[in-house]
Amino acid sequence: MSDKALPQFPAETSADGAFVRQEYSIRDRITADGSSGFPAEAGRYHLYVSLACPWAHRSIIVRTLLGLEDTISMGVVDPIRDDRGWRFARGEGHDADGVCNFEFLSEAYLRTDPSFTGRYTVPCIWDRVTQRLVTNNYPDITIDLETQFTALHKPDAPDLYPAHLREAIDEVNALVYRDVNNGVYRAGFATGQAAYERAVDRLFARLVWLEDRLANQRYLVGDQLTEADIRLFTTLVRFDAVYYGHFKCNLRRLVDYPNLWGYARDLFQRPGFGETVNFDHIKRHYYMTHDAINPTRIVPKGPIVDWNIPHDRGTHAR
Ligand SMILES: N[C@@H](CCC(=O)N[C@@H](CS)C(=O)NCC(=O)O)C(=O)O
Repeated sequence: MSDKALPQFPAETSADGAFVRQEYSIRDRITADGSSGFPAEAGRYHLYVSLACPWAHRSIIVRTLLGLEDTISMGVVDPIRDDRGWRFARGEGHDADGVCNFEFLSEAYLRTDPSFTGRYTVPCIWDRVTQRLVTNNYPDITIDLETQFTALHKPDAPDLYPAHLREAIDEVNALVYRDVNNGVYRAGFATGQAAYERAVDRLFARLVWLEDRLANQRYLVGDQLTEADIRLFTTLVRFDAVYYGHFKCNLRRLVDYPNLWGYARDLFQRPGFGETVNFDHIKRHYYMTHDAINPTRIVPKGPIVDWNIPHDRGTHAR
């Protein structure tokens, strides 16, 4: 275990208080042909996630949709992170680390590289053969599950990153990442008024853009579910519960956008989505971990939102 103290405010900020996301640091790839040294094999890899984390949530959804649960095992950290980083809670009702019996996720990072000085983030993938982390780069993780593990997908698995849509998916992903996925963090972790307002304005302008786009089509790209939808979903599902209040993204709620709200429910109500959402972990993590934003660590009781209200997606033109 490391005793390296981590700042409670997991953000670096620029001179005007804008949140700057750190660079990724472990970036090996898993490949179908094994040319990277990490072949896609059943039973070899272990995915570490937090159910609170939107970046990790993408990999949980993709793993489920592709039927990779028996191929890639998964470990869930405790939602409350302190200055020692993510931890595997022990005792009844908790998930101990079933692979290396780590107490802290930092142990996986330091066993991979004893001189590692980055942040101990989820998601990350542990390799049982080489006894090290392969990657903590979340955009690569889902793409590799989709494109390199195809021989191990369940028979009717969807193609979430189809070759003919890749360019369009990448384009939408870049905008959604900048303004929405990372935009909520830029708003929430800003330490200056102007930087905060800039992030909020960009975020809500992009939500209007998405609302319009989803007026005439059921999915973000093409006429099928893709990686782009999964990336947007994990931010939308947290929006009213944590980003609206805790991160001050409060011009409007998700439920105020008819198309986005219907779209989010359409996804939530499918296998692989709603069952992977844990609002208890989400709310406790955000409200109890960022002491600079919520020093009392009080977790709000609301909002009351019914994610199971029927939606009309797929019934009209879209
Ligand atoms: N690894 C990515 C994103 C993943 C990420 O930020 N995960 C968060 C949870 S949502 C985390 O594990 N944070 C731990 C920390 O910063 O100490 C990055 O560096 O931007």
